[in-house]
Amino acid sequence: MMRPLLMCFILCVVYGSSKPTEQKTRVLHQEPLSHVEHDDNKNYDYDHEAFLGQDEAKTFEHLPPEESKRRLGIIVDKIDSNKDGFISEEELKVWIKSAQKKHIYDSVEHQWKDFDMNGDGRISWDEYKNVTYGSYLDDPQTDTEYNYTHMMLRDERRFKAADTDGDLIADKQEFTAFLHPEDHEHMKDIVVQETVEDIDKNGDGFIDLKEYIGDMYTAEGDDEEPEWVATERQQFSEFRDKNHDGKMDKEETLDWILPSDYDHAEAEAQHLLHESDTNKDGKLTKKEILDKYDVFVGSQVTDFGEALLRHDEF
Ligand SMILES: *[C@@H]1O[C@H](CO)[C@@H](O)[C@H](O)[C@H]1NC(C)=O
Ligand SMILES: *[C@@H]1O[C@H](CO)[C@@H](O)[C@H](O)[C@H]1NC(C)=O
Ligand SMILES: [Ca+2]
Ligand SMILES: [Ca+2]
Repeated sequence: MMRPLLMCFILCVVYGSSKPTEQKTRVLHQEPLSHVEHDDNKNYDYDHEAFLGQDEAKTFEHLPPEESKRRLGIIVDKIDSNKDGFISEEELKVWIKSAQKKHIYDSVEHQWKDFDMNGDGRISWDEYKNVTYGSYLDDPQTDTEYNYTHMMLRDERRFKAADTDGDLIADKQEFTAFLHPEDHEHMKDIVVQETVEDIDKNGDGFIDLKEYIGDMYTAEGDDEEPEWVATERQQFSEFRDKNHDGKMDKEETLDWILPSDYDHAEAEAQHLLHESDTNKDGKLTKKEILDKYDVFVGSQVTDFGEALLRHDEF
């Protein structure tokens, strides 16, 4: 039986190899704060999803204004982590980041029971291996398109990197780092290592221009090279290979796949602050936020669902 991570890996590989002229990306983009367009002239849907998370934003859409404000007030108290009565940009950013991360935790939660075979609340490497590669281990086939031994060793290495206390058993936090390594500082090395190994065909530990292009594009017959390939060559020389020695080392690879230059949560925190900081002192009071509740959570919709008024958390 194929498990989600493996499935994804296979799908990605299949997808990548079946469409040679389509550009594939290695850049691990931050999860967007929202998938809706950010245009405050039309509505504040983007801000609502960034501030509340997608599910919660939907719930708020069906609330009458007074109830919206009441719940927003409760949220404001939670955001004010140092309890000084003001919401700073930093507190707002932390809150937005947590909304952003919530769906990751939900997805880990969702997969958890598939792997925790003995239900002890932890996932051992043996459990993971059994669930993911069990059918292969029972009946090793050598003529498949995929080298499962190789994939298993790679998973094991990543599992060990995520397993910070080294007992070969993952708790929720460790398993989250295993499934979503790009969001964890201590997993960055392994993400870079896996990427370099994928692309570094001559095995010298670096990614040269030929390997870089070869990972994205395979020429087919006499087809003319698409324009983006030329652009990528230029990108490599100008931006990826920063020290201009003709190849990307680990540090240059990290800058490429996990760019750190733009922080969506920070930008959104600044935006929300700008929209609602009436007295322009650089921080928000609860009143300032509630006065602009439509920016944060509010809605123009008028058919409010009765059932949604009874919500556990509130
Ligand atoms: C793997 O899982 C199967 C099915 O749950 C179980 O029968 C078997 O004992 C497990 N093997 C190992 C090595 O854990
Ligand atoms: C599969 O991967 C393993 C471990 O990386 C390697 O030793 C083995 O030679 C590979 N097998 C094939 C058929 O490529
Ligand atoms: Ca190389
Ligand atoms: Ca203020």
